[in-house]
Amino acid sequence: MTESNNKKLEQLEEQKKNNDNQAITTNHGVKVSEDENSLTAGDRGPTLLEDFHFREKMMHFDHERIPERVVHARGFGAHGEFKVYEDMSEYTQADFLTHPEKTTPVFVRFSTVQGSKGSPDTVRDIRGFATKFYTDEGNFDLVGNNAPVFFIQDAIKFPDFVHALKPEPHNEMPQGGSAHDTFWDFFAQNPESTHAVFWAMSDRGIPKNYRQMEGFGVHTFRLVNKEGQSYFVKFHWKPLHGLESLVWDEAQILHGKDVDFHRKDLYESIEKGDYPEWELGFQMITPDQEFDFDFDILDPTKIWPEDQIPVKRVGKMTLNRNVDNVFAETEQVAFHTGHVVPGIDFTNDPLLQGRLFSYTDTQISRLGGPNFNQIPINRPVSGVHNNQRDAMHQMSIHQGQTSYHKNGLNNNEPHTTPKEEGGYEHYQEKVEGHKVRQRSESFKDYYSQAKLYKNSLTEAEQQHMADGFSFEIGKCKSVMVKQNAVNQLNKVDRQLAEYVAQNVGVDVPENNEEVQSDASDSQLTLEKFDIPLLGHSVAVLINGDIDAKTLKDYAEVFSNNRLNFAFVGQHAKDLTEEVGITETYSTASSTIFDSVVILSDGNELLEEAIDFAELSYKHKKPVVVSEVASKLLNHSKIQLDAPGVIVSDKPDAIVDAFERFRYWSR
Ligand code: HDE
Repeated sequence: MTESNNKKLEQLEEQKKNNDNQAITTNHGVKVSEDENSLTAGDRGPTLLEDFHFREKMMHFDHERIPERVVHARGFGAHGEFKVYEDMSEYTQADFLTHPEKTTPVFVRFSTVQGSKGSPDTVRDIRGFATKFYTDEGNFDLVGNNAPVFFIQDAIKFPDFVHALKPEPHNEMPQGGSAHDTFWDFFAQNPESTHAVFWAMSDRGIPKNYRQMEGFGVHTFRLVNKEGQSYFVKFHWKPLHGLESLVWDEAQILHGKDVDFHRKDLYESIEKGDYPEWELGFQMITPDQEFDFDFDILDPTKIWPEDQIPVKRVGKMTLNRNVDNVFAETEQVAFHTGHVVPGIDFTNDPLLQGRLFSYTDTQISRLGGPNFNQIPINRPVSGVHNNQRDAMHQMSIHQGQTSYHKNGLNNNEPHTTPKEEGGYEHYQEKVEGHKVRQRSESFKDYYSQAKLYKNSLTEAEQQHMADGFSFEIGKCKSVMVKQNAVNQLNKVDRQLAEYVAQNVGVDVPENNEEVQSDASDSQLTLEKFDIPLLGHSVAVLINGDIDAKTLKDYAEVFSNNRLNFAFVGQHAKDLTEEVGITETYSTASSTIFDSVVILSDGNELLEEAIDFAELSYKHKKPVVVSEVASKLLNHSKIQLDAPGVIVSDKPDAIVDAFERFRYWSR
């Protein structure tokens, strides 16, 4: 990892436990003489209750699992650091955003939403992107997603939405996906979900990995500077390794070939030193611009088009260290939208307001009480002092007689801190109104931005989205649900509704009800992002005897370009001796790699190699074929003159082949 004064890692270091050269003890410190056999009355007799070591070991094991997160159960995280590019004190007083010389430790957890802890990584779903900044003024959590909008507008609907999305209660199916009746019934009956569903059905719903995802804070937050001036802000994470997605067929194959595909990618990139990076971006408007738009800025189902309100890139985050223990760190980390620091504040977005309750509440059952802030991964680096006491799993030994404010016995310590000296003070927004249970009229356009999103995509991306809808709605059993879902699509886009109606076997709605929207925000397409070669992968398919020198030449080119690679042969043994290869046609899968190179000694190509390469070709990936191998591909589906297929014996042909990462026109 990079050199930095990382206070959080130093803090975690103190908690680490290493068992090397240690005697096994009980949890109460008594050395254990025997750990293979329990204490019995005679060789073959009953086990004795007095075997305290056995009882303790078993009791602890019996309680090893904790409740998984009610949503976002499946996830993976890493440590890193954040640095702001320049002093942002014009907009915010937050210490970590105003000191470019400071490095702020961070912990990020990525996740899927629907599936349980053991579900596959590559399901179609929105991804969570939660960041904890351990700032010198306390923890700031940016608990975002990889889509900029959410499925509902008011937090009171969250349990309903999640019940519809999660596996159906009568049979607990499906695991990890939204292709089922209750989800599409929710979509049809709750039109506020339309825009977010369009994002989920697009390529954004099947990201290629965590490194190449965007992140969004979704809600409108506030920045507040020292003078008390406030700006509305939307937070963004822009990936510096580009934005890429899987192909749906590939994602489905990966469910079986490698359920851990995304976590493995993140873990291995960090181990290798290819550290994932993102820039933090702000879209900002002043309070007097609040009503300047044709959407309500408090509505979390709306984006702020980047062509109207550009994203200012303010700093960089680098993930550079894997965790030591997934349970202790990734599983026990507790994010909360309410963890803010001076200079960052909330708005009246009704979804955000509800989240402010939910995130600490849920930890009470998940982490077993209100002291979860004392778990090492959750501890701020800035210290904790207050009069909160006791409760389950209290780790601190508080000294002294008093635990109340105000007190005279202890000089009224601990003391409060005025705003000028860093005490958090809420922004003094003027609020008035009647107590009502009703949705603001300004939240009621559900379709324009869904249309905007569709229009902004390239033709290939629009086709993927149409096929995504067809697959998911097609999986529903209820004809009523399918018809209602297509009727909703008809309100956004007539052509899409017609296409999906035909695919899923329901009627095309009689009238064209599509919303008119000529706006376009071309930032939304995946192709807008620069994508470096770094971190992409190549499978070199070996057919017959290829000399070690040739393979070493390929390896050198790949390493120089920071590409990951594997030589894939029939038997690992044949290759490992020469160039250190471990993959065989039975262990590797085309879906795990971004490209293939086909090498041959002139004898017939292996059937497994042809299958492997054809799947890569089908998934529109770059293909390089050696001159000899090209003569042997006559009967395969690979067309040598197709875009992205290069016939060459030069190892660096792969760099040209990666001119595009997918050849959609193939
Ligand atoms: Fe969450 N969400 N959420 N959510 N959410 C949780 O907190 C909730 C929402 C998000 O890696 C839970 O610790 C409500 C939007 C992420 O640990 C829970 C509402 C966005 C994660 C919860 C929302 C998110 C969560 C479950 C509507 C994107 C995983 C376990 C008002 C901006 C964080 C937990 C991690 C997790 C509640 C909506 C993102 C139950 C009530 C919008 C990334 O507290």
